[in-house]
Amino acid sequence: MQFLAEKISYIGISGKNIMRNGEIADLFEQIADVLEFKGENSFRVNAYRKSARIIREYPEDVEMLWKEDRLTEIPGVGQGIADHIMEYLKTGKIQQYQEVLSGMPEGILDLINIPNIGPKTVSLFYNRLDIKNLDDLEKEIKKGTILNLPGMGEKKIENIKKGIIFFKEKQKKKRISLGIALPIVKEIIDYMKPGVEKISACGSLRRMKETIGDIDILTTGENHKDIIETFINFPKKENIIAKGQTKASIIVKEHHLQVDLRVVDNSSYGSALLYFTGSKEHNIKLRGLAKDKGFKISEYGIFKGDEKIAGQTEESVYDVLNMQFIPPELREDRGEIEAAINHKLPHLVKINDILGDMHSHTNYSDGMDTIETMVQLAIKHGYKFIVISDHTKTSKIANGMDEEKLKKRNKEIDIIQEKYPEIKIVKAVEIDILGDGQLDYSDEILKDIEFVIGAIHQGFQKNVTERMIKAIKNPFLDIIAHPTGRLISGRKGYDINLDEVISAAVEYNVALEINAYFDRLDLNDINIIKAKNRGAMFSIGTDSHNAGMLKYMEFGISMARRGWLEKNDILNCYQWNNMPRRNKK
Ligand code: DGT
Ligand code: CA
Ligand code: CA
Repeated sequence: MQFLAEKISYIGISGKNIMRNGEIADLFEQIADVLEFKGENSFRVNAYRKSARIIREYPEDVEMLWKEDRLTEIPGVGQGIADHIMEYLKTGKIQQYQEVLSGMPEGILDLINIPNIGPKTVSLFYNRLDIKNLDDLEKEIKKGTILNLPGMGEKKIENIKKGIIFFKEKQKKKRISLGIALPIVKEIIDYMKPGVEKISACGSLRRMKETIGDIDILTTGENHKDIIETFINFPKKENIIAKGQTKASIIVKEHHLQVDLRVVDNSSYGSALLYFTGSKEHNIKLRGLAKDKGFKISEYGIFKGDEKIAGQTEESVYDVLNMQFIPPELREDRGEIEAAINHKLPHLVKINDILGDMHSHTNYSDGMDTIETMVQLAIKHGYKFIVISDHTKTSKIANGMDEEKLKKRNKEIDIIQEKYPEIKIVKAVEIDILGDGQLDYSDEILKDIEFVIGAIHQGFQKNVTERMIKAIKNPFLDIIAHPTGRLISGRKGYDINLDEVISAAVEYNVALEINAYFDRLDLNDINIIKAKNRGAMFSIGTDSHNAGMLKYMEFGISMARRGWLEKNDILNCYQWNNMPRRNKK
């Protein structure tokens, strides 16, 4: 089944190239951290941070821009930053940064990467207590010496301890976001396709899990040896770690990710796909069920005694067991096998059910594109509406709008609306939930805003649950954005009691966001299931900061499908005027 390949070409992620934007953005963020640790002036530090963010979200591949000598076309990227990018792409490092790093204890970088400890705090620890690495830090926390440093208190230290646990877990797992892995697998599949009969990703990637440990690819074809040869010669490989008759593994340069390839015969493609898609837990339960019925399942097929009964397709295997076909996103042993036996699987939401995007930014706040560009792209996606939700005044870093600017933006939306009658342009805001739970505009202003998205952008560890619930009680709030605040690349998220927030959201008919940006995927599958079981409504938003990001809807859909959602659970699947939402304006 060409399921994944089709899906990827549908969303058209990043064309032929693996985008190296994320890699470069990570590097610039690291440079900013190190400079901040060294006490460099904040202007310089912020310049790197800003470049990192812009490059991460820029829809075109920096490597391609470099080759076409167009790096400075990226807004906010001057010659200095462009030179750094070029040097890195050419040589794999930035000399000036190497010099900054020299003489700095190695463990400092780890410390900086621990959530809830910023570079300034690391510098304080280092200068006052000679803390050079995580070991040192844990020792000093035990001794209690940290408590005597300026700005430290019990609560702060609790947060640091939580950050350390999170950091250690992440080090252990080293998983990357689905959104980073998908373009890589697409490139490999495109590269392999001419020499194989069938090819599909499997493993966690085919299940569209939020993070991926390694990439698994399954193929069939005449000449197994040639297929393996082609694979291990993938131009972007860094290393070959295994090579056999029917399988091989390489590491690709991007994120040093492992890719496992298996080659099987056509006649067992379906059962191999089933086996290698997993999850392991799903497979184990399925095998047990088959055994109870007198069958045996392996990667080669489903057998009765020595006789192979089926296996060419996945459907054929589920059929023999008298079950519905189970979509890969559900294969986690969370009740899907029982549901399939009873022919009661949910009708999972599909990308084509989505009628619009519920969360996007323009250059009226921190987006890169104009309202018109966003609207044009939304029309290209076939959308019936797009929610334009710029930031509000307290989000200064995000260039949030004050009341005057909001008016001006809404006027512009009116003008553009006339020009594009085929799409509803929703005048919305992503409003800050302030330190006391109030929203960033008065009710007088809020009552005229068509869609109000509440979000926490500061004070991640301070009374977040209470603040969110208070915001939910504001009659003008429609949804809560990225409810847990976590970032897959390494931020733990708010200190929040999600159960209480879900209950309040259900009570007051406020929807919960599935933020589709690949570093967020927030809510994720587990939290979606939890919220759905309590009767919550959902809203999928890409949080686009440029028009190219609208395509990330696919990742939001993946989370929704993994969360067992059907189209009536999701605001995006209704016409704008028919949404079962709290406020209709
Ligand atoms: P990952 O890579 O950590 O994101 O997760 P997966 O699910 O891709 O796991 P991976 O790459 O270790 O294995 C790919 C699939 O192969 C897995 O989903 C199911 C299958 N598989 C691997 N090892 C076993 C096993 O010991 N038993 C069974 N039944 N299946 C396995
Ligand atoms: Ca895998
Ligand atoms: Ca694997």
